This record gives sequence, structure tokens and C-alpha cells, in this order.
Amino acid sequence: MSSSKDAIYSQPQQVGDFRFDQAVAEVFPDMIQRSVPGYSTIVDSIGQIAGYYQQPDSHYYDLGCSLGAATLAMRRYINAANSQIIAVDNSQAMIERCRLHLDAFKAETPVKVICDDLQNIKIDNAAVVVMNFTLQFIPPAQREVIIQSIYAGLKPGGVLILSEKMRHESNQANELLIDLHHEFKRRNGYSELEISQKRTAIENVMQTDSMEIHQQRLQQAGFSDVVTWFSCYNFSSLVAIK
Ligand code: GEK
Repeated sequence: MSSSKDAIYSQPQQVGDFRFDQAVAEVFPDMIQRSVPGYSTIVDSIGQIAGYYQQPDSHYYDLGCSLGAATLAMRRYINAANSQIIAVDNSQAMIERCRLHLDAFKAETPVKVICDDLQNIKIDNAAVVVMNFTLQFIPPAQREVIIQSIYAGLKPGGVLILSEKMRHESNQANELLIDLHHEFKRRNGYSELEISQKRTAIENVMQTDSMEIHQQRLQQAGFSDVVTWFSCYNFSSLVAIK
């Protein structure tokens, strides 16, 4: 399926809140690749980690799946008997394209694709739950319950793979990480106007937590072991083991 170059914020405009609509879904692979450092590495490693923690007769969740990148990666590495992947997103535009992406590749492991708020999905019998840059779009007050219900739905030895953009506790360090990220975007061809308009659009929609808050929330939910396996600028990914 074709995917286009992201030029959504290239012209001066009245910037509204960012939404995962048709226009974003159309350019999403280009947008995320040019905006998240290490995105391809993260996605492929999610597949590897899922392969490592797979168990027979289990579910694998991709919450906030967008076009299904993490689902495709998991499907490449999972071969345990009687596995099922459940991919969830509440954007109709994303889900339609996700279905086309998944159908374009043949694989053994069945995938159920659901268009719904991830908070309506009961997690059960899970070997692996992936939230690859999704929790940051959920209102902060609802995050604790989500992490608790993921913990409850994981099998013993199961894992949550949680990738997030992080806010650093100290302002000075936070500014450094933001500057490095903006330079990353500039080097990937985004203009000053695109960077600043995107920043305005995302401000109310994406509220980042610090690493300390993520760690605390995971520990309080019961995760005994949490490891940061990827970190670049203000983007990190954790594996939380039940
Ligand atoms: C990837 N994981 O390529 N319920 C379900 N989906 C949601 C909700 C919600 N409440 N809120 C937001 N989303 C993907 C990338 S993008 C990250 C994930 C980014 C969805 C939203 O529609 C979007 O598709 C996704 O979460 C976040 O590995 O764009 O920075």
C-alpha cells in the first residue's frame, strides 16, 4: 500500500488539536519514522522481545496499534502453538489501513483487529502486551487503571512493553532532550514551522510523564522487574515483567 510524505504542518495555519484522522493515517509511516528516533529498531525489537516471552495458548495485545507495525513485528517472531494477536486502536482511519497492511503479509498467527478505545478491551491470558507510544495519549488520571488491568490480564512471566516520550524532572535536562529531538526532526527534513506547529497541535493531546512516574506506576501495579531496554533523547521503552 502506498504511503505519502508528511506535509501536514508545512503551511502556516490555524493549528487545532492533533487528531489521528484520515490525513494523519495516510502519512503515518513517514511521520513516525521522521519523528521518533530509533522507531524501526524499537518496532523490530518489540517483535524479538515478544518472541522471547512467548508462551503457548496465549494472547498478544498491541494497544494503540496505528497501522499495525508492532503487530507485524510480533507476528514475525511468534511461533508458539495457539497464539492470537489482538490489535486495538480507536481511530477508524488507522484501523482501516491497519487491516490492509496486515492482509498484505501472510503469516500463521491470527490477528483480531478491533476499532475501540483500549480502555474497553479486557486483557486476558496475555503473554505480551505492547503499548508503543500510546499511553501518552491517554488522560493521566486514567493511566493507573490501565496499567493495573494489564498486570491483571498478564500470565505469570508475561510482559508489558511500554514505549513513551518522557519528560525529564529537571527543566534544564528536559530542554536539552527537547533540543536534541528537534534537531533530529530538522535533519529529517522538517522545517522550523512544521516543528513548531506540530508542537502546538500536540500540546494538549499528549501529556508526558517522567521515567520516575512510569516506574512508580508499574511497581504499584505489581510489576516486580522493570528494565529500560531502549532510550534515545526523550524517547524510551521499558519491559515490565510480571
Ligand atoms: C506503532 N503503536 O506504530 N484507545 C485506542 N487507541 C488509542 C487511544 C485509545 N484511548 N488513544 C490513542 N490511541 C504504534 C504507534 S501512535 C503514536 C502509536 C504516535 C491511538 C491513536 O489513534 C494512534 O493510532 C496511537 O494510539 C498512537 O507502533 O503517533 O506518536
